[in-house]
Amino acid sequence: MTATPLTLYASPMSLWSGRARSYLIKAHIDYREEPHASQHFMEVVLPKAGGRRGIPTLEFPDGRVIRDGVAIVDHFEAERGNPHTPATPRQRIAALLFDVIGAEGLVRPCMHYRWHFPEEDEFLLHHFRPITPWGGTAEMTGEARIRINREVVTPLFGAAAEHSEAIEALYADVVDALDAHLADVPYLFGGMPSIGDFGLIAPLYGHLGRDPVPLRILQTRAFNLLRWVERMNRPEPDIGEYADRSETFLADDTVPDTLIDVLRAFAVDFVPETVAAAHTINAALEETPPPAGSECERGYGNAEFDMPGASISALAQPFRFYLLKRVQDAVANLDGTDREAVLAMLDEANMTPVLDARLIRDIGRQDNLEVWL
Ligand SMILES: N[C@@H](CCC(=O)N[C@@H](CS)C(=O)NCC(=O)O)C(=O)O
Repeated sequence: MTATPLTLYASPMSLWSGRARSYLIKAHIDYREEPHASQHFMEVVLPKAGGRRGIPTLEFPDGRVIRDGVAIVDHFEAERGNPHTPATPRQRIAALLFDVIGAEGLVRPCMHYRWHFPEEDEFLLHHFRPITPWGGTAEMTGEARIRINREVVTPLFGAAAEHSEAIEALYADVVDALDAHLADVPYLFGGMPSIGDFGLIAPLYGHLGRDPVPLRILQTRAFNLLRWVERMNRPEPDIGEYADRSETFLADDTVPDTLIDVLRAFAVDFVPETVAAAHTINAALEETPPPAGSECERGYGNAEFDMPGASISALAQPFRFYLLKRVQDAVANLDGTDREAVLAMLDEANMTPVLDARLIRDIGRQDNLEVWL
């Protein structure tokens, strides 16, 4: 008799669902995916998910629920002995950093390519209709949420239409750097996916790897990157085209120069945004200190910063710092030559300033919600 599988509440087009789905696939964990819209989801799962209707959310056959893609990966990594978390210092820190970048660093191209191309409307409606919740109000229909995402959320996340050219140019640099790196290795750190790969597949699958307009970019200029997107969604290693087919991280804590180039391309807006968001959130925390244990909201004011060709104002989101603290703590735990090697790597990648971009309050998790400690 086969055991009842897990249920992954998700949507193919959802940004953050991509991380959890890819992890379950690569870990060979049996699951079934369905929209977060049924009566069962709304009445049974949602209350256990802290009342926050987000995807991905996972339900176990015994009724336990984990909301949030990071928490889902954390759960299985811990249970399985952290097979996808590199143990050596440079690879470990870089993987943790890619996890943050994946969660937060490509949101602008994701929003731009999804919401600024009317030829995608029918495609989007097709995907939004099934996630209209059971018993939902008029604002929750596919049509209404498309309007809200386009008119409110996209500019709120810093992807206002006037920044389109700048966003496309920077995204092209990131795509080219990733494509060059993946010409030599099938995953970020060699022959198996890391937590950094799982972070990065989030934006690169749901939005940038299957919405019609950005998919075309991968199909026409980034074949290695397109293959990585496919590979991350297949249970087998899917690395047949590479000469070295060992299913391990690269030996000797190697972080190839091509991966440093990728980090440098990301740093262009990730660094100024992170520094600006820390200031904005800290100012809000000082002005109105949230009680310990209270829910951490999605955003606290706007981060203002410059990137090539655009002055951006984007919602300052604490979740970035929940993940970044893992990088900062891991660096703080190093000493001697390990520490020197990691600091040199981050410096070469233009990422040093993010080590000091900290919030004055820590974030924890309680009852499936991020809370202020
Ligand atoms: N930090 C969460 C973010 C999840 C999230 O915001 N998901 C979006 C879709 S990609 C969502 O659920 N939005 C509300 C909704 O669709 O009802 C994670 O990484 O899982």
